[in-house]
Amino acid sequence: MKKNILVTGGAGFIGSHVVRLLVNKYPDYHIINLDKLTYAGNLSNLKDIEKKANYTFVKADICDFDAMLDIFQKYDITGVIHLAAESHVDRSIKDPFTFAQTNVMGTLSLLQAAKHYWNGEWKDKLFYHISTDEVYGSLDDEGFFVETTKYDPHSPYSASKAASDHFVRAFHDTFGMPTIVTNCSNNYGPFQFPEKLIPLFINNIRHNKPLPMYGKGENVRDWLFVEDHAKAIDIIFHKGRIAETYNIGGFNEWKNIDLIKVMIKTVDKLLGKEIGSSEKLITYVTDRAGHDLRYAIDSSKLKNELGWEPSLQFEEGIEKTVRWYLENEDWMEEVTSGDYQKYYEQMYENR
Ligand code: NAD
Ligand code: TDX
Repeated sequence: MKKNILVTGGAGFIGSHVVRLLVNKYPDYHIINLDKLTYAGNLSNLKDIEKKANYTFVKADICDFDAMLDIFQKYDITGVIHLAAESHVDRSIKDPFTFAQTNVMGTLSLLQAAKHYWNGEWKDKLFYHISTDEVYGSLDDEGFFVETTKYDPHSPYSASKAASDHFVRAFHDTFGMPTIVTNCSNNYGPFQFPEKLIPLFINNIRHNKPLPMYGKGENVRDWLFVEDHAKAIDIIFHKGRIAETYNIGGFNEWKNIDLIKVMIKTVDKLLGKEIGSSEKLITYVTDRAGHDLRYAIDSSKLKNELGWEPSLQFEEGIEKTVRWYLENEDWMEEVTSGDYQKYYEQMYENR
């Protein structure tokens, strides 16, 4: 059966890796990339595959229910991989409405369109929702998030993602829609918008700008190379069990300050600077409000059921990532033109 897969948010960071993987790996599928192209969406993330016969880009807003229905009909959508979202915690603190609108109402609009178009014929259909470990809240020094950990979101971003997860599961339980939800830890790699820690700091080191470290730099995140996330999504889309949740993570925890020191060494080495000299750029600033202390994912269910494991060691992944940003200055300049400078000044002026 021919698969017509709707990937939402495919012009963003993770979405572009998912689209690239699917377009290259499955020439018999039709991959429809639906994206509103907000500040975070960039079609140059997909230049290498944009002319492939099995790829179509559609500019649309997931909140526009009529447009979603048209797209389901026009392309006879059989599966959805839903990544479109507002994704930056700091922005959600400044503007929670946009997060509720896109992440909650947008997800609901897509679910309704899928329900309407599939009309109870669920065979070979799947609505796969991509979520985050942040819905589980914050851990102390010990323990891991498992799939049954109680939701306890603390930021407007994670609250909006939690709400969207609940809607997806409700559409399975109420209407019988085949759904899967995955909750992943922090991703890093090429094409990430430089508001997020790793690309922001690489860019600032390159330009000798301060590195704004929130609080004491003691918060812990579990980092996964983005291509490993895309591979997990491919496996789960094809082999995951309906109505299940899978956690995806790297078993790769780093305190922010330790991560940044490794990154600084790598950037200094590749830029030919004295190794470690950019540590002087680290500047401790006011902490993020509601800053979760620690995230750590137990992804053993995914490993045991579907055989997925991260393929890349962190040191290798971070070197690959730093090299990519240093070699792709044009990309960085393109995405930081627009409103980025204004955003940066507003976000960091009073910290
Ligand atoms: P991103 O911000 O880089 O990309 C989001 C994409 O969604 C952009 O292309 C944007 O244009 C598009 N978009 C936003 N609003 C839209 C709308 N109303 N209609 C259509 N398109 C819209 O985000 P990302 O980091 O690639 O994250 C993708 C997904 O993965 C999100 O759902 C996020 O919650 C989840 N996630 C991200 C991470 C991470 O570390 N980045 C970790 C776990 C889960
Ligand atoms: O300037 C900064 N200084 C700083 O100390 C920034 C931008 C971040 N930080 C800290 C905050 C976090 O402890 O670094 C850590 C990582 O921050 P982000 O890159 O903003 O990621 P995080 O808030 O952990 O959320 C990310 O992972 C889970 C993604 O943005 C989410 O979309 C995903 O769901």
